[in-house]
Amino acid sequence: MTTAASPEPSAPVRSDFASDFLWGCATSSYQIEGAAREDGRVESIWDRFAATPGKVKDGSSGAIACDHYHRWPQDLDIGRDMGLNAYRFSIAWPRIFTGPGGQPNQKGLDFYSRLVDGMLERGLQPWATLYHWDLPQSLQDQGGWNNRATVDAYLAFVDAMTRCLGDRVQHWITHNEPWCTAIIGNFEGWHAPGLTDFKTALQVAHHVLLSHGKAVPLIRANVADAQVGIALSLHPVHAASAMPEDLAAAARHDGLRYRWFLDPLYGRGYPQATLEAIGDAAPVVLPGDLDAIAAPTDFLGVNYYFPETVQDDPGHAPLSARVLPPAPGTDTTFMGWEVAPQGLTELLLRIEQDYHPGPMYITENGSCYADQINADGEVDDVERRRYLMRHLQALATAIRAGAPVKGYFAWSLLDNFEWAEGYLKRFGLTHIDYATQQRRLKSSGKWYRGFLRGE
Ligand code: IFM
Repeated sequence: MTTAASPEPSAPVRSDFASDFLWGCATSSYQIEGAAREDGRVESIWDRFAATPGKVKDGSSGAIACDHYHRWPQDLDIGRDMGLNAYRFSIAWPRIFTGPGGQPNQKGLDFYSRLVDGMLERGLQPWATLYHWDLPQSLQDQGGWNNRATVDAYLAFVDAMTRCLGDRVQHWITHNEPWCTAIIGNFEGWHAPGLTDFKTALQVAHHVLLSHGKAVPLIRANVADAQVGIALSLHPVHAASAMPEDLAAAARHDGLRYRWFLDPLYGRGYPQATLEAIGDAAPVVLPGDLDAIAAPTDFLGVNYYFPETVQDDPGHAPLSARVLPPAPGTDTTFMGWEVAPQGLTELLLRIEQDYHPGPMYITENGSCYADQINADGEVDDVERRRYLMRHLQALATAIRAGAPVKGYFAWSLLDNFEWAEGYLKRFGLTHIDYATQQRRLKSSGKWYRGFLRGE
């Protein structure tokens, strides 16, 4: 990790960016809301997964989390006081569809309606994510995203939400990080639903992409002047060496990690080399699916955390390519992720060159450190502040070099339930004391506030 002796980066200033640039923070429903059994909410795959011994490191769940379901006015105040002009949140599907074939749950709709009104009252442009991993368990019991019928269930959910909020929410993100939904949840198995089958994972990825593509015209039909996109988790991919074997392994990994999602979204279908490499694991693709997936969007959401270095590793599933941990001595966060702001510049310029996706937004970027409350009652998270400053500089560099990025959402407004890591890992600009639910702005959050206010 960085030491306190690391040099302070020169501070970026807000005027390095366009005056209409969007500045936000992001969160997601399961990670912050809590109130898992309130107002008709039903079980999600994360409730089930977290209740399974050994799946979440500290044995915790999102049942209470940051209690945002009750404390949202205070949380939105934090965002407003920080000087944000946008806020990215997600909608818990299990609050809305609470039984098979049922009508949307009015109490769930009312909650998000109040939340959006609260954002607008505070000058925060609402950015709604429709799926950030909390699938109703009842749908998983019927196969989850591996079952094509889940696409229709998702569209019913999207229809309900966009009818309910479409008069006030213009910006819609269909899915957060389909790679994680598909590959981590259904092949690597350390996220819900915890499956470990590669073919299932690729079918899940296909259905998620299909549901995205089919949602785009539906959202446009329900929302005047809708702005619709998807948020992908992307990494620059580097070969571990210049050896042909490592170069080929990096290309295989990149084919799945980057091109498998971006190629079909931008009308190129699934990459041929990856289709050949995966053989029988290829998903069932019906006529018309690829056209649906390629529905034109208004923006691309890019979630960036770290680059990946890949080595040839014959037999290592699924593609004989292994992502290496950072070399000893590398600057890493408490997640063990490399701190590489230049990777953000590299990634954005590559996407622009490869796809010309139109406006891009950084829909997530942030860092985890082992925060401590000091004797003055402050969380002086020097490393997170430095991470944020350096990534904003890298973003400004990318924009100057031609990447059309129009906004930035820091992950995250609050410390929260970090999935399989439970509450052991903190990403917030605001510290949460989970025993008391006290909110405390960290040094990083104060720096962001000063940056946004031009102080
Ligand atoms: O907390 C997650 C978020 O839910 C999705 N993107 C990465 C974050 C940090 O791991």
